[in-house]
Amino acid sequence: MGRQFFVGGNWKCNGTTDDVKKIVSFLNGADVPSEDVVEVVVSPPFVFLGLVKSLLRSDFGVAAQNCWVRKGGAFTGEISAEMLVNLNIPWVILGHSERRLILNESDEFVSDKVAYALSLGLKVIACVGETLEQRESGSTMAIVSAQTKAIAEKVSNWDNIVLAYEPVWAIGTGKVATPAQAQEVHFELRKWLKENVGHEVAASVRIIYGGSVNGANCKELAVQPDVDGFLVGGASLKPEFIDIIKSAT
Ligand code: G2H
Repeated sequence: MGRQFFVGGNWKCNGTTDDVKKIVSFLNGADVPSEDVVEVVVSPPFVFLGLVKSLLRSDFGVAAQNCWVRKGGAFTGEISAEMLVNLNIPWVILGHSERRLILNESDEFVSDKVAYALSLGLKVIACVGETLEQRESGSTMAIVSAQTKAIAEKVSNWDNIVLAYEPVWAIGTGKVATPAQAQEVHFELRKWLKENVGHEVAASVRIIYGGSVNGANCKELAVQPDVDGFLVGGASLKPEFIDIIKSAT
């Protein structure tokens, strides 16, 4: 069976209550392909999770943008995986480059988070990706495979993981990877999974692309054989997110 297309909307640190209601309103009114064709998950900031969950159509899922690495407790400002489970938030984004780079989250810390979130039954969008400097020095695959290896060392079941390849140089810059660039890394990542985790995991794990995806460039990316969907930032706040969802067909 083919891999179900996946489109995630990462709202990042944006929006007011009114903005959130407007976004949910265009999402709820949209005519999109059925759930067996595309899985849609939106990720508002923590403070809006409850509101979005209460208003959003039931065929779209909700994700948190992060969670704490272990059981909650005396960790001021953090949100635990247990809390997400308690609120029936099924998904969490982990290892986004904005957290790896700005907040110094290491490969090991990210992989601990992934393993802990999975152990509680959460589904994880795990992000990997290289910086411009790393790409230009020819170390793209070394970087993304090291990030993936750190996860593979702590995780045995990949059923609840979606791997998001997000080249840092393409994030929020308007400079999207070409379809060939995205396909090349997705292909190599799948090959890495095949050789290091197993054939079944490699064949079934969805590898999605993120970095300046919009309504105009999504179609040519979506038809690449190893691109199984998108993680969308800026464009997920706008009605063109619907066009990106429709690129699944
Ligand atoms: C990459 C992406 C969403 P944008 O961070 O995860 O953001 O589409 O704005 O580049």
